[in-house]
Amino acid sequence: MNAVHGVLTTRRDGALDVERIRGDFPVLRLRVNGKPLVFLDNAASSQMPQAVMDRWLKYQTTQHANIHRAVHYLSETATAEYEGARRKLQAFINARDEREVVFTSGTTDAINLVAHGYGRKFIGPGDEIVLTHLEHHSNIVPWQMLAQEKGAAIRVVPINDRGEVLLEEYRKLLNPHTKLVGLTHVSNALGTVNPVREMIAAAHEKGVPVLVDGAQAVPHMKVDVQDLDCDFYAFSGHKMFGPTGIGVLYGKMGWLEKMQPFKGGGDMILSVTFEKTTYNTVPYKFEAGTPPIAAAIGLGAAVDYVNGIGMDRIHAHETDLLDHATQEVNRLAGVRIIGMAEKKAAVLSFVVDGVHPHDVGTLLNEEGIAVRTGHHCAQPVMQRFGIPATSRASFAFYNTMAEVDALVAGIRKVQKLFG
Ligand code: 7TS
Repeated sequence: MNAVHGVLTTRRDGALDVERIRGDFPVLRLRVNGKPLVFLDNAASSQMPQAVMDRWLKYQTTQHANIHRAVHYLSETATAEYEGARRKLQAFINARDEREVVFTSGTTDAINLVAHGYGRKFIGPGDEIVLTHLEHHSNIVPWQMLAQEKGAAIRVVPINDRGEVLLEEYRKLLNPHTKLVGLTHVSNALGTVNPVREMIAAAHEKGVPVLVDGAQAVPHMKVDVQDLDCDFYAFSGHKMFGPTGIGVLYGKMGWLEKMQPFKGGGDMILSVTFEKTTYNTVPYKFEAGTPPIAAAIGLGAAVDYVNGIGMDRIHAHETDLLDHATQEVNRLAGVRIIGMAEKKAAVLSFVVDGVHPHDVGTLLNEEGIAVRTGHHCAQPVMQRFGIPATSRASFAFYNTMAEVDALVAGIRKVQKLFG
C-alpha cells in the first residue's frame, strides 16, 4: 500500500482472515433496511465477539457472587475471576504492577477520578491545566469544573489545519504553574495520533504529570504505559470489543497512593467509625461499592480475543482500510476530508458539499451503513475547522475493503440525490 499517512510503514506478516474473524461477531450478520449491515461507527462503540459474551454468560450462570467479601465458593470464584481480569488488563498495557489498574465505569469516569483524586488535592488558585484542542468533552469538562472550583486556568495547545498539535506551542505553554497535562492519544473526531511519548517527556522535564485519554488508541495499537511513561492512562471497555459499563484508569503507583478517593462507600475502606475512616489500599481505595464484576471479566475476555488476533496485524489491516478509504473519498469531487494528519488511526471524518451531515448519515443508513454524524463530543475541534459537524466512518479489524467501497458508493448516491 502506498503511504497516504505516516502510519503506513507497518507491513503484514500474514494477512488477516477477516471473513473468519467476522464469523465471531453475530451482529455483523444483521441486515439493515434490506442491506447487509456495514458497521463503521466503531469509535462510538465497537461490537463484541461471541467469546466475550460467552465469558460474560459463564460468569452469570456459574460464578456470580459479590467479590472481596465472603469465604464461600462463589464469592471466592468471582473474586479470583475479577482480579484475574485486572491482571489481563495489566499485561495488555504493560503496567508494572496490577494494582496500578483501577477498574472504572469507562474513560469518562476514569478522567473524573483523576480530576477529583489528583486535581482537587494538588491543583489550586493560579495553577494551570494544559489540554490539546483535540480533546473529547470528557477530557475538557471535568477540568473546567475543577478550574472553576479552584480558581485555576485551562491552557489549550493549538492544532494546525491538518489536525496536528503544534509542538512548539505546547512547549511554550508548560511553565511553573502547570499542574497537569491532559491529552488524547488518538482524536476521536479526526483520527490524529498525537506524539504522546514526546509530549509526556516534555512535560516531565518541567515536573508536570500527564494524563493520556487512550479511549481511541487501545483498540488500534499496542499501548505500553511504561514505555510512554504516562502518569495516567484512561480507556473504555466498550470501544475495545468488551462490554459497556467498564473501563480502566491506569495510574503510576506513586500518584495513586498520594491521591484522595473519588467515591466513598463499601470496599474502599479499612475501618470506619463515625469519627474517622481509614481508606483501603490501591486500587481498592478507588473502587467503592460493588463494581461491574461481569463486565470486568468480559473485558478480560476481550483482551484475550484481541491478543489472539495480534495488535500488529490489526494495525496493518486498519491502516490498509484507512488508506483505501482516504484515497477513494479524496477522489470524490465535493467531499472534503477533515483531519489529514501525517499519523492517523481508523477514523475518516468528512463533509459533503451542500448536504448536512445528518442527511448524509440518514441516507447512508438506508444503505445499511452506520456512521456517526455530529460534533462527536469534540465541539472545539469543529469550531477550529469552522463547521458544525462531520460524518465520521471509524474502522475496526472486522471491517473489509468491500465495506469501504460500499461507503464510497453510498456517498456517491447521497451526492446524486442532492443533485
Ligand atoms: N475520550 C475519547 C477520545 C472518546 O472518543 C470518548 C468517547 C470518550 C473519551 C468517552 O468515553 P466513554 O466510554 O466514557 O463514553 N467517544 C465517542 C465517540 O467518538 N462517539 O461516541 C463516543
